[in-house]
Amino acid sequence: ALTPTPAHKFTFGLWTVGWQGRDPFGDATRPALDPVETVQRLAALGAYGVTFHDDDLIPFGSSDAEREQVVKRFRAALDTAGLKVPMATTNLFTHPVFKDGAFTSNDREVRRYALRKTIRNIDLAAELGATTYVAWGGREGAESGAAKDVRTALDRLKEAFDLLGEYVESQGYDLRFAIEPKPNEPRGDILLPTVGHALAFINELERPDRVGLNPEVGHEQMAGLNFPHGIAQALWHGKLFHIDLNGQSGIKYDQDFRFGAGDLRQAFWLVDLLETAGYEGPRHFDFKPPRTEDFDGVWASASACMRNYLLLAERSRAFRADPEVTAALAASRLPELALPTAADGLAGLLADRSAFEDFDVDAAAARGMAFEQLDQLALEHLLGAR
Ligand code: 3MF
Ligand code: MG
Ligand code: MG
Ligand code: MG
Repeated sequence: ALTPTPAHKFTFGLWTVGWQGRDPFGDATRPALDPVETVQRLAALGAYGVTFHDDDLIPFGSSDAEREQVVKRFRAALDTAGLKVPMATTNLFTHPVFKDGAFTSNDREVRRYALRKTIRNIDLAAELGATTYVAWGGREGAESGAAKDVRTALDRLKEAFDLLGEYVESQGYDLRFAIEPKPNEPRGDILLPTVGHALAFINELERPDRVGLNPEVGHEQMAGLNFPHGIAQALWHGKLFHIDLNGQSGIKYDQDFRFGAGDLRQAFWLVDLLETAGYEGPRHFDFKPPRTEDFDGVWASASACMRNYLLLAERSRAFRADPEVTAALAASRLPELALPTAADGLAGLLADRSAFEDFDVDAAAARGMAFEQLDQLALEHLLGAR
């Protein structure tokens, strides 16, 4: 059960294991990885699929002929390895032309170019069988107040998603968009900074059903938020289209640790949620093997992402199967939370003297919730003590 297989639906971005270790303070510590080698290595490790930004696969500025060659070679490698491409995305942040963003750049020509670059890669995504197209607003944001009229920028962002949705529909592609929120980095502030902001934005679009979320563990945690809570709400809205799994230690720069590193307790509750809530999408790792690592370290880190997920799933199953946990959940009145508050309707509630006039407030206030015993059981399962 701890050996990854394609049935587990583990996927990795080309840019994750392929990260060369360039950061704002230091040069690359590893050479570039050939995407074909990545495909072979990931398949050997038991992954289900691979994802990419257009420029991860086809170097920016390639001619049409070069592009065709690269795609042909990549597709052959996928077929041989049996790897899928469930998701693709666009790089709208590396080239200097995107320094003020893409869909919301103040420069209209840049906005039109960004849309065309995206549409070009949507065609490739559909061709390779992807059903999710991720949009991370990498540089949609600002460092200073007057530089961005946020309300107008949101108009432009809506315009972009409406146009992209129209394009996908006109082509008859089976493709949905997943917005990836992030609070900051590389911009001082990024538009749609959290799951909640993005959920609200989607409701203003022409085709809200075609747009959902790709939340990333570290991005919400950079804002100090509880990631499993955000995922639960995304699920509740039917908007968890995809997910970026990684590790982060609190409110810091975007650490992109391997999954399971960083906040282990949130990782446990996240896996518990995904495995019990019926999420059927890919378990996608968006992490960066630290720049201290050579390629052995890179593949060890990738393997560990999957192994940690499976270990946590095993811990979650043990927790849910423990009769003491069932009793503790009942003592904490979780089954009671599942009961409607007023199945008797508003009239019943208003007529019920026991709900107010005769309600013993002091007795209710004195009842303990027994959450500490419940949480200790979870911790002991997580630690392998039970
Ligand atoms: C940045 C990210 C991105 C997105 C990607 C879309 C480079 O913090 O997380 O990775 O995930 O652009 O999938
Ligand atoms: Mg990220
Ligand atoms: Mg990150
Ligand atoms: Mg990400």
